Amino acid sequence: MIKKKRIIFHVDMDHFFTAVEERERPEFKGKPVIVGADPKGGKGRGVVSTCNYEARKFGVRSGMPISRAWKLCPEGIYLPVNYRLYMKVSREIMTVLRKYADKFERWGIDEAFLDVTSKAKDYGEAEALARKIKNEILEKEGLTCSIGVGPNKLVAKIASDFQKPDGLTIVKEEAVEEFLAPLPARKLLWVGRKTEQKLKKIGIKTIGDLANHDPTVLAETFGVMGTQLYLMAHGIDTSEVEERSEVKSISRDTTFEEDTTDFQLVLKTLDNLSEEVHKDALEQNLSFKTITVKVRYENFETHTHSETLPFITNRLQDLKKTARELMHDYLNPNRKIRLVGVKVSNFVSGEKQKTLI
Ligand code: TTP
Ligand code: MG
Repeated sequence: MIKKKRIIFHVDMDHFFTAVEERERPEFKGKPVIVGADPKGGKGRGVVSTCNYEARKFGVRSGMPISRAWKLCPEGIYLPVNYRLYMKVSREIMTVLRKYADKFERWGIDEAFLDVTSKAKDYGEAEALARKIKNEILEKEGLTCSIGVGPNKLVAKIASDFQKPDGLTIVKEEAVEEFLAPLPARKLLWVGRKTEQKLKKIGIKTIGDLANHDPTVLAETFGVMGTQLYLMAHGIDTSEVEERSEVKSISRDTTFEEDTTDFQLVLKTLDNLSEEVHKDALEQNLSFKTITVKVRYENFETHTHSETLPFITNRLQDLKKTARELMHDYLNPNRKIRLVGVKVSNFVSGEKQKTLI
């Protein structure tokens, strides 16, 4: 049986956290706005969650130390992270998006995949539908998004990032390879920094380089991922848009005021983070199986360590105990710790979950 050609959208909100803040406070419009840790006049030690496009002109980026952001853009408006508000807006946006999709998959707080195959018979209709969605989100929420349209999730995801903000990029099946070829290989979803370095070593910079490489050599170098990379470079992705629990993980992290080897402090902080994460999970009626801790040493070397429990839990004591155990190996009196984090994932939702989004 020949499978019907699909049309997939990937929707990604523009500078999400700061866009919500700007909507609440219109006087911020046109000014550089940064959401994240308190910069404390350049001495703050956390990171930037996100910033608006005005701040990006100064070189500020997500994940950057807030002290560096302050150096680059001292005149910026710095705001704390208001998760509750962003989650609420996120749920409202997902409600709008979901009704346009045959199949819907939330992907992070501000992104979603929509399979619209039955709603758009060709790419002309798909374009009209994408514009309708953009308009509705703008009217209802006062926010802009960027949409990528393509024959599969991979292409749609890369396309939504192609023209931002307020973008709409349509890549028809026959144009896929041409569209992907000039883009850097890291745009492929699973290519992290390490893989990117490895690829560069064998002369691969762009997706086109990867597509033209010998697939056998790729498989020898990268194992199963090599074959996957080769297929992705040709724009091949058969994964379905799948409805799933709308939250993939809940996490919190803290950067210490000073790098520390005070393990009591580290473990106390870990407990506090576990409590916050647990509270969020309870509010969303989520039970979890996997617990992850993150540690960053003073030289920024960062490690994560996970454990998947043999049972599903929503109990604080399980979370605290496991997080402490996982952290144990990282407590080295010769290594100062800069940051710790706790994450829960692998959720199973309760009944209430269904009404969340
Ligand atoms: P993104 O969609 O990656 O970024 P963005 O929406 O801010 O900007 P863009 O216009 O480029 O899409 O992430 C969505 C939100 O997730 C972002 O607003 C803040 C949060 N976030 C973090 O807290 N830390 C991070 O390192 C990143 C990348 C995002
Ligand atoms: Mg976004």
